[in-house]
Amino acid sequence: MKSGFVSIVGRPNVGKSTLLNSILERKIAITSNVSGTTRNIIQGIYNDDDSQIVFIDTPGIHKPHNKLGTYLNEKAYMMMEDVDLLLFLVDVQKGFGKGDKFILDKLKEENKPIFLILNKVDGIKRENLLAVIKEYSQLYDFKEIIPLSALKGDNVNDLIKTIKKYLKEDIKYYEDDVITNVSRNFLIAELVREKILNLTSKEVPHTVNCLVENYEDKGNIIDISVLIVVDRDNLKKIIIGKQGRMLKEIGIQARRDIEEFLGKQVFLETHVKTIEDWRDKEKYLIEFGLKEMDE
Ligand SMILES: Nc1nc2c(ncn2[C@@H]2O[C@H](COP(=O)(O)OP(=O)(O)O)[C@@H](O)[C@H]2O)c(=O)[nH]1
Ligand SMILES: [Mg+2]
Repeated sequence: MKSGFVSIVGRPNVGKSTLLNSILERKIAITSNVSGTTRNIIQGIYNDDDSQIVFIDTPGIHKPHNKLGTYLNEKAYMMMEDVDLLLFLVDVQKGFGKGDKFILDKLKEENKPIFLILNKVDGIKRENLLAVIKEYSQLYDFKEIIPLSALKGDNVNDLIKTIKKYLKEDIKYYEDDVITNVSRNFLIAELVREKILNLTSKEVPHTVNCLVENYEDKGNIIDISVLIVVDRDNLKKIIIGKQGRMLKEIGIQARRDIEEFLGKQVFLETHVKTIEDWRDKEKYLIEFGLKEMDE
């Protein structure tokens, strides 16, 4: 049994969470084209006949503009330490930038094998790929350079095969039926947050938090109630939308994903509150893991 821990690191938006979902062939991490979508360390456990690979999806590393940014960077750095292998993801459609260089310099300090993953190759011409690989190979002595499309799933199998070559014979860390550290309610709340990010786009910053307030399995249907907490009144207006249309759409799309995840019919109720209306601000901060940041 080959096993080990592999961290997926890179700038925001390069496709880290998409890659994790693609490897596991199911959605455990939400994705969006807004940076800073992933706020938690999400583990996804890949199992096959002769291996177990624990993948760790990290928040994108970026120049922090606020406390949340600094906090997310710290979380990502932590996840570079106790792993066997680092996957450094870049977006070939964007090219290598300052942000990538900053991360690469950090990665080098770790003294671990680094794979360079050239993601989003679906958007570049095949004949240009060799030139791109050549250009990137000059940056560092990467153990492997693997072009793939996380979104389309192209070459993801090859990545797994190659990773296995670098893992040692080791124990199985998790039971076969454990696929993630993400809890059911957390993922449900995240799916609602994903729809908010995707439907309202840049208008809504990342101060939106979602929380499952009620989950009741009634046999043929599951009743779920999700609370959306925002920090300003005008955000509340944007999320609710004209005549409640936005919130309705958020609910429809989120329910679709939640039903797929639970494999059962769902009745989803959503409501929006500002932090001020929240019964207990302290509890809110703890609930969303923001307490440490606030100090
Ligand atoms: N064209 C293309 N888009 C991708 C690919 N992988 C991810 N994306 C898109 O890039 C955006 C950011 O993806 P996400 O996984 O949230 O990035 P993260 O911030 O690195 O976790 C989303 O809109 C994805 O759909 C890919 O292989 N090809
Ligand atoms: Mg992500």
